[in-house]
Amino acid sequence: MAERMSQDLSEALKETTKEVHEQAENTQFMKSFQKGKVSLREFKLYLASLYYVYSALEEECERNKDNPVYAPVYFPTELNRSASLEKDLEYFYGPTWRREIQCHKATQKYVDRLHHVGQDEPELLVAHAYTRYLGDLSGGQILKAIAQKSLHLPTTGEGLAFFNFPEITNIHKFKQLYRARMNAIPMDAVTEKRILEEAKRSFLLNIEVFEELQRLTQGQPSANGNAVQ
Ligand code: 1FH
Repeated sequence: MAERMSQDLSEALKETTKEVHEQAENTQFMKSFQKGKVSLREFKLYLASLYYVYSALEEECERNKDNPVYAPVYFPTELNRSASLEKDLEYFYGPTWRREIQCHKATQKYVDRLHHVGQDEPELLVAHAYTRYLGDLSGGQILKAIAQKSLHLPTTGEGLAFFNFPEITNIHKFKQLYRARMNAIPMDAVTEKRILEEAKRSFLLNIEVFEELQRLTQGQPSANGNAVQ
């Protein structure tokens, strides 16, 4: 691999996570999803999992909004997803959605890592924000179209608020701005290396969530013995 130290963080992140990105796209869950073979039950579980992940991520982003290791990429108005996920969950599960969903093991592991990073290693938070937000602004748009089609959702966009970024007029330009801000975060070489490692780790945490969703929807009982809704 070419010398990495002289590279911008944004390029290094993209390069470092290329392999794990392919791995994520090739999980059974996503392969079925991409073929339009996603069931409503799977999609609902996926949204619920994302809700726990984004609540944790956004709580930690708030905590670190004035911290120079994170502040340049703090874009709550444009990016925050928890409120849109709440809307989607209410659409799919109804008004009692909070009682209907649960945080499964792999999701909890991801949530725990986010809180650990936000509280104890805030310089790594950018890696998690990068993985989720730039991902949602990229492949997320493809997933939206598939979900809409295979789940026969209304064209009004109900149930798909998560995939919409009404505060971003030009996704391409916003991604460029985001990359420029990441590149402006001051850091030494050791920290940069830790951020790259954390980005890979965040992809792996996502993969574990997908694999768990796959298991949960294969008709197996959940860990507590209840049938999974
Ligand atoms: Fe992605 N992604 N991604 N992606 N993705 C792209 C860029 C990023 C898919 C397609 C694309 C995930 C999943 C999927 C990132 C994170 C994550 C781009 C744009 C495309 C086309 C490349 C470009 O601009 O050159 C498809 C399709 C996916 C599902 C099958 C998951 C794993 C995200 C992490 C959690 C990130 C950070 C980028 C930005 C790269 C950059 O630096 O520019 C996906 C897989 C979603 C499995 C759900 C399940």
